[in-house]
Amino acid sequence: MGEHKVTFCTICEATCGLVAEVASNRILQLAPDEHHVVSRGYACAKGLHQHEITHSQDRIKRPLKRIGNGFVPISWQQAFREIGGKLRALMEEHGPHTVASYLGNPISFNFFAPIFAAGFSEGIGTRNFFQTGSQDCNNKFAVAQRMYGFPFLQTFPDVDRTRCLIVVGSNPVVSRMSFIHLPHPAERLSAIERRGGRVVFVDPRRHESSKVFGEHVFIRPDTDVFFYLAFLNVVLSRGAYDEERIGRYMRGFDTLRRVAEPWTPERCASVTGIPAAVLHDLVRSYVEADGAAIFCSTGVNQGSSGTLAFWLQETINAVTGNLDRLGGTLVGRGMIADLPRRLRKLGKTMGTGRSRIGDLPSCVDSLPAGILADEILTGGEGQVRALIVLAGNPLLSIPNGGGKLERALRSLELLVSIDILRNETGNLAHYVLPGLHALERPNLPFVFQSIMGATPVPFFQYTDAVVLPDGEQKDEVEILIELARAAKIPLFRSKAFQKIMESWIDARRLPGIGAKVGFSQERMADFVLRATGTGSVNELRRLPHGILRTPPEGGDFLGRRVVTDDGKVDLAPDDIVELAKGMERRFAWELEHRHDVKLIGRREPLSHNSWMHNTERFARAGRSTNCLYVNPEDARSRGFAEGDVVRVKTDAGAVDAPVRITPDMMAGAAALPHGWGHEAADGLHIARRAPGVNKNLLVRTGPDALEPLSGMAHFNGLLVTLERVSSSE
Ligand SMILES: Nc1nc2c(c(=O)[nH]1)N[C@H]1C(S)=C(S)[C@@H](COP(=O)(O)OP(=O)(O)OC[C@H]3O[C@@H](n4cnc5c(=O)[nH]c(N)nc54)[C@H](O)[C@@H]3O)O[C@H]1N2
Ligand SMILES: Nc1nc2c(c(=O)[nH]1)N[C@H]1C(S)=C(S)[C@@H](COP(=O)(O)OP(=O)(O)OC[C@H]3O[C@@H](n4cnc5c(=O)[nH]c(N)nc54)[C@H](O)[C@@H]3O)O[C@H]1N2
Ligand code: SF4
Ligand SMILES: [Mo]
Repeated sequence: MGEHKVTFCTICEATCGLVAEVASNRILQLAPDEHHVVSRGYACAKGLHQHEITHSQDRIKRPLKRIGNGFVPISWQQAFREIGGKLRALMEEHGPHTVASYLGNPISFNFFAPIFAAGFSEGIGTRNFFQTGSQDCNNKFAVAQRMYGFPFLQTFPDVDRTRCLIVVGSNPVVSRMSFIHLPHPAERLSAIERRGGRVVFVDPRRHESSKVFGEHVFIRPDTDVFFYLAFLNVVLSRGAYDEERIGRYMRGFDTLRRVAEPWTPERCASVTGIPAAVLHDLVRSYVEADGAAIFCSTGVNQGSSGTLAFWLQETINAVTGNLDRLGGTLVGRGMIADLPRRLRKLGKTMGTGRSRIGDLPSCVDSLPAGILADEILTGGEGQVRALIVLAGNPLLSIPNGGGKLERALRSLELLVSIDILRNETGNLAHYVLPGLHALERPNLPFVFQSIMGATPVPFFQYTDAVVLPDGEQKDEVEILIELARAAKIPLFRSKAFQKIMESWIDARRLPGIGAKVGFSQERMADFVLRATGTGSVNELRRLPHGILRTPPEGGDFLGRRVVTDDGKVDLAPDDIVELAKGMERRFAWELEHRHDVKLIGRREPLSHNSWMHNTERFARAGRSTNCLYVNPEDARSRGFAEGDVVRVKTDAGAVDAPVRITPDMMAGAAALPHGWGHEAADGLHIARRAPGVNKNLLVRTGPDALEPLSGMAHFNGLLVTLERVSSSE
């Protein structure tokens, strides 16, 4: 029997409370925290088995340096000296833009690391800062910046009060959605039906969520923008908008009206596959409900028109009077009062930089990762020669263009991976530096909750580290400070700040008091909590299951916290309206290709992007690869039988995967999960046994392949040809 420590999970946005049983610095078991103020005893299999990763035999415990085809352990001093020296030399010879960094998904859940990673790039003065946002959600940031004046002003559905929720391209039961804090989604969302409301999923796949609750409507992949146009068209033609509210709080309504005019549900049905009668019925439920919301996630974001689609969604919620009301959509308040207004004044996070390749805009201060391969491979002033990857696996997670990204990564003069494992990207690196597993560091809730306030039930929490690293692993913030010191880079361009951080780290060596006064995430958290009036580490420690904060009331966003120049919601931002003019051409293209198969993605319960395949629990589930899911009609017309190996081909590349035939797929849509392709991962002994194929080999890189306003990668709705290569017998 070990000691029990209360903590929370940071694998996904649900941030579920957990209780760890710990003995001799090992986690014996993780259980859901019954007393957590929001998750109340809910947690999923991934969260409850993550200690298999904390204590995995594949954890890297010392810095590694590549020598020939192998890796040898080196000291931290040597790693910092060599990497710092190389960075400095490259910057001096080629200028700051030659150094790029890529911030992966898991580290974004560490409160401080993303801030320091941004400070590292700012210190270098490089525009080449990449994050996962351009594979995930940058369309939402691009729209919020234009409509509400700041990217972090994100709406979320008031799920616990709404009477009608339309969910487009999200599978809450498996993924717990995104841009909303939603532990126990099945319980919370099915309650909408129990109180007499309606939940409707719009998705090319009849997914797990729609089998548990709600209704399901098939939509042809990557035609969401036409669904939203038709929806808005009907809302307007029914006169179901709130003129008084629009007049007082919004501008651009007439322009918006003109955009929606040509798109009747009858017309759009021919490309979306959603019958006009179904659409009319959906709009009727939505406008008649006492509080309704449309929500979308990666299914829409990763299409070719994510910015347009999300913009239309936001305008629908806004003009119908559902924005900023209980039961509709809300904009939360984070821990720092009035942050959007303050940051906007400072010109922060508004993305003014542009890429060298393709002249694409930056979004939330980062450039689209879909151009990384081209930035590396294209010679000239500003060519990327060094890349620092922090908790990411770009080789498997960003567009790879038939192996172009791999060629690019191999050609780098310096590739550093800071990770807990030596993943596929790390395998190509010159240095792999060992970071901490989430349960080895103190933490505050994810920035979307703590800073953006995307929490229907606002809460706050602090966790201490549950176990300590059992080797030389270092906190990622410390690694960044040390790399900056070695390369003579002042973090955030401030020599004073850099000096303070270095001295703080050095203070740990002071005899007697070092452990009490030196650098630690705990002390940083304490500082931030006090500075923002959120309490202190000690106060929050006394309330380990979290504290509830003031619940949202609605009616406090419009006219008050919208930070556009005139304080009004811009329903018709110029560049978005301009982009919408391309929809006639897109419509014609969709009609022309309406009989072709389109490829989409999906997420699976035990798999998390590319990094959960290395656990015995996953392997025990008997998986050896990712499968291609197709509808029986598509299988029959091509002569596929269950288990046949099928070649999936796009204009970028081809991969082979076994086929699974299921009526859950819409005819004309095929799904292949991402995050696989572990065949060369000799640092991941379990994942390697179930390699699968890297879906992103099918995805083109480069500016033409990306959504123009947000730089979002285009993963969903790729035209594919399917051809049998071998039969299952
Ligand atoms: N085709 C396709 N591609 C996609 C998607 C899709 O739907 N379809 N989804 C996209 C989305 S939404 C995302 S968010 C991205 C994810 O893209 P990435 O973040 O690049 O990929 P991950 O697989 O999450 O890799 C995370 C890495 O972080 C490491 N890690 C975990 N915890 C820690 C830690 O605490 N410290 C350190 N230092 N390392 C840690 C893991 O070992 C792993 O190697 O992928 C995107 N790619
Ligand atoms: N188990 C598990 N949970 C996860 C993750 C994971 O990898 N595994 N990843 C986490 C991360 S990083 C994120 S960002 C969130 C994402 O959370 P979600 O956005 O909810 O992600 P998915 O579960 O992939 O749901 C996307 C849905 O979009 C549908 N879809 C695909 N193409 C289209 C399209 O063109 N139109 C429409 N309307 N729908 C489409 C798919 O069929 C799928 O059901 O999940 C998080 N949670
Ligand atoms: S739902 Fe997300 S946060 Fe909750 S336990 Fe699972 S992975 Fe962790
Ligand atoms: Mo994501």
